[in-house]
Amino acid sequence: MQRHTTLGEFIIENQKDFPYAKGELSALLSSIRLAGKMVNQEINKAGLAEITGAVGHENVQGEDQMKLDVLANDLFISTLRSRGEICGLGSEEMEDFVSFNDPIHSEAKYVVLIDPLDGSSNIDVNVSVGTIFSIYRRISPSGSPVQLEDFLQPGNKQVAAGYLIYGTSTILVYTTGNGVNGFTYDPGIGSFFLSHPKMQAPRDGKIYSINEGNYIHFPEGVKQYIKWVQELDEASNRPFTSRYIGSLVADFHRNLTKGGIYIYPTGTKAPKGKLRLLYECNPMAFLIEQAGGKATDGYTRILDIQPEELHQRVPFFCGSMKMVEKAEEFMAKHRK
Ligand code: AHM
Ligand code: MG
Repeated sequence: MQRHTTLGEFIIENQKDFPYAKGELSALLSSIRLAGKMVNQEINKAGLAEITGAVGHENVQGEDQMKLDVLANDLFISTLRSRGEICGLGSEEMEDFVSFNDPIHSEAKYVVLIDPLDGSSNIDVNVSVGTIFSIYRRISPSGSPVQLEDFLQPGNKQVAAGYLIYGTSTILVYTTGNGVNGFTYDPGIGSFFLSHPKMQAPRDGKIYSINEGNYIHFPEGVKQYIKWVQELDEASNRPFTSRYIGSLVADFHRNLTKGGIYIYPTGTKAPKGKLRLLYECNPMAFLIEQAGGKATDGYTRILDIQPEELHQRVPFFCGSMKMVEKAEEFMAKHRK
């Protein structure tokens, strides 16, 4: 008989990867799973429950905040606050991080950075969105309020990272630095089951994901790379295929599964890039590296960038190893 491993079982089984862990990380991943289920339920009924559309004001990033952005943010915060595993949380939806200071958090070792609902411009048109999360061990002394420095750690210090994709199925993909595994949600049973064990990004691919509407504003290296991917060359499977959903999680998930590259470079509208280092690029970079792929800002490994602010933006090149290396070649050649 086929054995169905639930996410809960998997987390507990793999706790032994951390010899000194006392189970807090496992409990934290379980809390994220629970909040993800709640968000999933809200998204599924979004068209019925009058929770589509914008709130009517912008978030700290100057972007229209959607009702579901706010709802997802509240659900993650309240779920994680009600348990004792983390002492603070930073989110795309909030200017400052929040510190959890109730007695149950006094010994908490971890902080979470989160994009509660990524790709939210896609909600109203029923296209896949996601949640991205990143977990660090705090560096300030436990028992005191969490500090900004706890969040401004380079991505190579992540303890775990992952995403939920609310797509044709809802899938949770995560890593604790020991490979990448994906779990598909069975809504009838209310559990996630291991469906994508030991995920590996194909070393090469032929899908490129970039918002070509911004083409004339791209750096020369990216323009030349795009020209190269569009050339006819049967030996290297070119021209490549363009696929851009506009939800990082969905574009990433497809490229991870099929092989591909996602690029959000600098541009006139986004002089530093659009995506945020701490809760979009770092977790995705950790995942793609764990799956055998690569993530850089065009020149530098994303996980080695020292963050300077909570909502810092960076250019993002992420996906199959050979594809990212090729794009980097063009970036290096046309570097000013
Ligand atoms: P969001 O977190 O506000 O949804 O913004 C991030 C999203 C990514 O999911 C997506 O890849 C990108 O922004 C799309 O941006 P654009 O519409 O400029 O191509
Ligand atoms: Mg986002």
